[in-house]
Amino acid sequence: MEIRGAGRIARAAVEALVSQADSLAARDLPTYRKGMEETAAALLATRPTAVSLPNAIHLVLQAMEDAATVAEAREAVKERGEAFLRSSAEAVHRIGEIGAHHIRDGDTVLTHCNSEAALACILEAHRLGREMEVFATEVRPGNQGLLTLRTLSGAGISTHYIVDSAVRHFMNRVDRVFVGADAVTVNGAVVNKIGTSQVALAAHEARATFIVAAETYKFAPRTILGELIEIEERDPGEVLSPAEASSLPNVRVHNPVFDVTPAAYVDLIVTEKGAIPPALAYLIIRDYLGWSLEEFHKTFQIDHRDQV
Ligand code: RUB
Repeated sequence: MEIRGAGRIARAAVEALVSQADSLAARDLPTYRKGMEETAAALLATRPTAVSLPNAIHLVLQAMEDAATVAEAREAVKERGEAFLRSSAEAVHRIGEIGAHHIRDGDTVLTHCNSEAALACILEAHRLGREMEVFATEVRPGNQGLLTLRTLSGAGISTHYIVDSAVRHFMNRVDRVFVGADAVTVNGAVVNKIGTSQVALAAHEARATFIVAAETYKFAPRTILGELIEIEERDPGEVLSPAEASSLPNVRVHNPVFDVTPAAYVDLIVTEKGAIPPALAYLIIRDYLGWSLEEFHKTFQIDHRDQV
């Protein structure tokens, strides 16, 4: 929980892989590969929902495939990892440029949670001189909204801070909602911080435009075959202190930290390759993550007859 946001999580994992690639001692290539795969497995186990994590790890480890020696494998992982770190930072910048086009002078924007990509759009619009007001939610129970407030206030943007349950109350004043994503499925559903789907519902009802800012590596290839994104449940103690909970023996506390916003409530997904409607999510998975349906079946050795 020291590292927040799907983009930062992916970058931290890649930094760890690059550092391990350097320091891992192995006599031969199979031992080196196994050591790197164990490191990858440990990193993958840290967060189940942010698909940026497996996507980034997969991309970096794939670089070892053609290596003939330990030195070649080490170099390949370092090179691919550093390229990922650069392109990930550039993607946020580019998303900011594209997303800012969707904020007009005089707009009121609402954001939920603390998304680097969503904030990049708001910050860039502000830099371009657009007059705007921003509503930022508290984000119970982790209070990531405070991080968002610091960024917005630091940039000199006029910001209103509201509790999560006040979203619908204020939605009629909102023109655009900008949120980030931990994962985008093949059918354009968006997995993001708990409460995002309620924000989307309120936006839909009030006819405010709901925009998701997501790097292409937040799109989830395995959803092509119907795999669901796992929703992380965190410690119930974040919601109710153990002392309070122990005085309420018949109460069970739930703390899912992400939820799923159906594509029907999403107007636009801004990626570094351009803005798309949610219905085109498969194109991102195919064209930028390299997972065509055929390759997918080949990689996982799925026989079509098994699917009948
Ligand atoms: C963070 C969160 C963010 C997305 C996108 O949750 O839900 O909206 O990860 O962020 P947590 P970014 O704080 O629990 O990790 O655009 O920065 O990748």
